[in-house]
Amino acid sequence: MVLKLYGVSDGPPSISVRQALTLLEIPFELINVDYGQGEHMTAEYAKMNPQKEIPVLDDDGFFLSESNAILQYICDKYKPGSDLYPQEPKARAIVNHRLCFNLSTYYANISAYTMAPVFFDYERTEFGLKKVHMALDVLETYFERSGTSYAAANHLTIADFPLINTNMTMEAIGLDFSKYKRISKWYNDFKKNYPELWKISEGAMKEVQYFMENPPDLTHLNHPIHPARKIKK
Ligand SMILES: N[C@@H](CCC(=O)N[C@@H](CS)C(=O)NCC(=O)O)C(=O)O
Repeated sequence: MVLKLYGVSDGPPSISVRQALTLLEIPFELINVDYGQGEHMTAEYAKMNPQKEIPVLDDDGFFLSESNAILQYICDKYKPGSDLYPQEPKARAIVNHRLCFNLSTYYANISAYTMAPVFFDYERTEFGLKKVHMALDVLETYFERSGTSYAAANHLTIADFPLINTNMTMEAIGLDFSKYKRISKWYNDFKKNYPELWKISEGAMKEVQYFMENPPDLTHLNHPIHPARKIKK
């Protein structure tokens, strides 16, 4: 049975998995989850992922969430020799480290500032911006210390996708990170060297920008965590 990926077209975790599947030429069926309709919040969806988060991979009834775990699994199971997820322990540890860093810090700090206020009633605060710059500083330091052209090696790995897509959310809202020279170079090199993969990020960026212009009314979701923005009608 062909792999099924339940994803959203503007979500960094979902598009990161799509980019890896695309580059590895692993056939998959993309099933769009309608976030605005709360399709991920149903009891049915919770059977696949009790976290009620997107994406989820369905490999013939084996359901896997957490995009990092999905990235690792598809490499291990379908392309074990690929450079995208090296086997050598130290090289692999760096990839795993960068994936964890993105999840715990880079995406966490940055998306709270870039993405959350696009969809929900959150303010962009000075403190939030400080956390963005803390995260950028750390990634810049990793690049400086490793001297590598990509996030975890001198070639693309699965760690690049989530980090690149975090950057995409900054570009989407016009947050200037050009003073982080190494980050900027890597981000621009990715666009230049992998135009087909960048297209996936760019599509998501355009959607985010559309929602910035046309703030969605998500009151009906009654989201258990995020406060809905009050839209003047
Ligand atoms: N840790 C998760 C994060 C996934 C995530 O936050 N996805 C968002 C969509 S981009 C989501 O499903 N959020 C649930 C919600 O806001 O209700 C991963 O990397 O897979």
